[in-house]
Amino acid sequence: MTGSRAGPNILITGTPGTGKTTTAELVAGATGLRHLNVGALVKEQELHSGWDEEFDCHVIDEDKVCDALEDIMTAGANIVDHHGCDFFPERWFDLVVVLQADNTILWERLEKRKYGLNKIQENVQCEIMHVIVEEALESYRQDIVQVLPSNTVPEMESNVDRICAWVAAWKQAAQA
Ligand code: DAT
Repeated sequence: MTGSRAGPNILITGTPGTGKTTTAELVAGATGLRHLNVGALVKEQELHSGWDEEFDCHVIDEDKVCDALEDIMTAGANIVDHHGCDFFPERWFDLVVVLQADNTILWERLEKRKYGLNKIQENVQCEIMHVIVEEALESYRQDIVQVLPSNTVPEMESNVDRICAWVAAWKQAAQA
């Protein structure tokens, strides 16, 4: 895969509130990779099949999302940011990062976001059960999955440095 793409494709996943968007923006700024926030894309391009009243969110049309992203992902050099990871084609990604946060920290971040109690409980439960880590390990080769803590600013900085170093190594390997 490495030789045919303009740059690596990275997936940053994790429960809502773990820091995906902030991390992806910082990595994109530092590396020039394009940040694709799937939630924002779903809204902009209406890649959904309605509204889920119970969980207060759009019901994503996964096929439409994959169709909308296929050419962009084939070209390479993207950071995709999404809380799910099992419906993307495995071949798209060179690195999958799963961010994690402690329950109380996550709860506070989601409260600040004005999520309803149901939605906060659902997401914190998802984090406690390691749902996204398991989904990532079931969907991608284990050696491309990195699980990183994202509780504090220094942890976020360390994650960003680590991902940027990985991108630099990918680029060097592609030139060799
Ligand atoms: P996500 O995209 O996973 O939903 P986000 O990037 O929007 O998460 O972050 C949610 C909030 O938490 C936002 O106010 C930034 C803050 N945050 C995220 N990761 C953090 C970290 N490692 N340390 C401190 N604050 C963090």
